[in-house]
Amino acid sequence: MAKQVSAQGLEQFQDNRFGMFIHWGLYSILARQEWIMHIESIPVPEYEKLVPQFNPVKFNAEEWVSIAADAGQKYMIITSRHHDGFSMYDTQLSDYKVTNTPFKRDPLQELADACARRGDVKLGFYSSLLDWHHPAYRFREESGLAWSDYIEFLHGQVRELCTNFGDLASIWFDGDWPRHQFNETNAYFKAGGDFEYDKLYDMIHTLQPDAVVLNNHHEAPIPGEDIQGFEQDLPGMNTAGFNLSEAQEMPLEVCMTINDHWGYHDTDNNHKSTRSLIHKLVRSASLGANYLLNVGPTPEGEILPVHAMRLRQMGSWLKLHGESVYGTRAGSLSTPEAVVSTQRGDTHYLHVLDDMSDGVYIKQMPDSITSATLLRDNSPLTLQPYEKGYFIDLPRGLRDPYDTVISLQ
Ligand code: FHN
Repeated sequence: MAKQVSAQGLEQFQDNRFGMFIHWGLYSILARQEWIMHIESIPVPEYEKLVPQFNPVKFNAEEWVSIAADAGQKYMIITSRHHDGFSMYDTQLSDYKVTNTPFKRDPLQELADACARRGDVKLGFYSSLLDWHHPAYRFREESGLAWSDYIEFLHGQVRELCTNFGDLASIWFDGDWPRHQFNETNAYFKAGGDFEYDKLYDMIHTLQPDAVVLNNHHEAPIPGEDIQGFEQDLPGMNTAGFNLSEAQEMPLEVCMTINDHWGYHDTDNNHKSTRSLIHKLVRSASLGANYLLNVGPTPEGEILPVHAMRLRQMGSWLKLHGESVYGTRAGSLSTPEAVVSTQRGDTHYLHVLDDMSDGVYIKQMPDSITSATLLRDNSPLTLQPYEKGYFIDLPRGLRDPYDTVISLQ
């Protein structure tokens, strides 16, 4: 039987509910998102010219981790190597890496140290399965290399990630989706064999027993994958065209951008409002999913101030309402469209996301529930039998501008 994350690791993952996703790499310099190498068909030697330009003098690991902690995010997943093939840490398996730039430092090591110092945010790594730079991935014919050379590199890098950075939250794979979406003959995407997931996942679960494995292949998870991921949509929805599979009965994670791109894009000002970000977080939680919210730092190494501000606003809301998010599981109450629920044991939380009516009508209430309070300050709310269910009065003055949370005990 395939190894899995420990029961404790899986519980912890679900309890965390909110994480920071970070897309940062050479592509950030061009400021036109992380796919720029492919979109503009930039040849490898041209793209490599970015290496001597990478010098993020404003990068401060403590600052990034403190933004995540202030936001109430319990883990951060950063790109160790995206599709462009550039390693953002001091890998021993390639010279195409961040420590060979003018920056010289290893930002992933600095983040691992900052996380360890604080202890309230855990680090995890994104790893691209496909690689537009590695000769054994994209240029096997020209280089005479074999697919097995690429597998050795990929597995070797994952071993490094699992050995050199302390206890990890997650290893997050990406890039095995193109088999469905792209022409099999396109060398940008074409894998030369399988990724030997059995061995890969087994190694992760052995070296990092509490870290969850996610593979963002947009299909139902296979053995060894501990959680199911959804991209840019809530489980069960597919407005972005990625989510081809149904939500499984297992822990879930939704990843979304804070604006319209993953990697830094200098003309993308479509920053989501704090309100809509909180709504995505609680809607995810109500469906049993964590919310992994992405930021794309600048080439200088800064999380955009507008993003830091919104994250911190989410954190301020969570300070008063975190009980209804952290450690909860999917809601089981049948609610009106503008209301979702989460639950911990016998306590249910109603998240009122819109102020359309005077209160909330719940069709069916478990018998165990006898009282309702406003979570923010414990003020009592009236819970009146109405038709076949219950009506909870919610005066305008008590509403929260983002999400009014009612605790039902
Ligand atoms: O192609 C990537 C994309 O650049 C980004 O990393 C997202 C994050 O979920 N995943 C891929 C597409 O599925």
